[in-house]
Amino acid sequence: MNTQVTNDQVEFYLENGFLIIDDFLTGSELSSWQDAVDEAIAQHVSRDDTYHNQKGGDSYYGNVFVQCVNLWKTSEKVKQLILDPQLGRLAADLAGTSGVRLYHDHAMVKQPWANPTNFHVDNPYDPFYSHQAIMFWVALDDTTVQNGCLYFLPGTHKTSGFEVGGSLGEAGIGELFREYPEWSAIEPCVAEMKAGAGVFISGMVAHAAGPNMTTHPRRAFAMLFMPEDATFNGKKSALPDEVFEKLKAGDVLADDEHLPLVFSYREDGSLSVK
Ligand SMILES: O=C(O)CCC(=O)C(=O)O
Ligand SMILES: [Fe+2]
Repeated sequence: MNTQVTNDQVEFYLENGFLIIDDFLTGSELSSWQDAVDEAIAQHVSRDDTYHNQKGGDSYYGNVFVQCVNLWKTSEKVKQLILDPQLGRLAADLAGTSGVRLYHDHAMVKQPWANPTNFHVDNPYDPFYSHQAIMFWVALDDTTVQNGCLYFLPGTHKTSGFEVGGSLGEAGIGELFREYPEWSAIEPCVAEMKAGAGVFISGMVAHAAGPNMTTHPRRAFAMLFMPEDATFNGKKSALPDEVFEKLKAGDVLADDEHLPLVFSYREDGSLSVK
């Protein structure tokens, strides 16, 4: 797992709101991630108690991707792979925060003929508002223009707000531009990625993914990190019931069981807890 970045890469993230790490996983690491995520998805789907949107159904959004949330909670293998302090340190360094907790993970499988993932901004949907929200999205298959690679609107993290995130529903790929007409002149960056590459995505940057026009699924697995001092904004979002019920707006989101601290410089000035 390559978690070293250069100063130029950090600069790129700050300027554009995303950063692709081409050689994140080696070949054998990629196999471990693919196997762990595939196995965890299979268990998740068979248990039928998932967060939402696992079965597709008839709706437009239901056919954007099959999404399974918090695989780390049911798969020891996934947990070992993603609660990695080196990854957490890199997320914290890029986000410019002293430490990060895992808000949730999610696998997103774009099935053949899946709808595009409309342009949207992530953080307006989160249970905390922060310019330091950061996600790491790992391609488990080669992602291409044909099968639903990501697209970014570079620099939009600098002007986006917490109120409007766009929607993944049937209003269409460009619904977000009604709220941000000035963004419609920004040429999207097409982010085709090899399997095993990963991309850090600011919670404030506009992004999208294309439809899958191939006969094979496009698998991706993502981790959403929040700064360790993030405070609850009153939205349940993907928080577990037992966490949500104890919270009031303004509380620090610091539940060690459900929102594990992946990395903090505060603990002892070096690599931190799992
Ligand atoms: O994988 C995709 O299609 C979109 C991913 C995304 O937007 C997200 O995880 O926030
Ligand atoms: Fe997103």
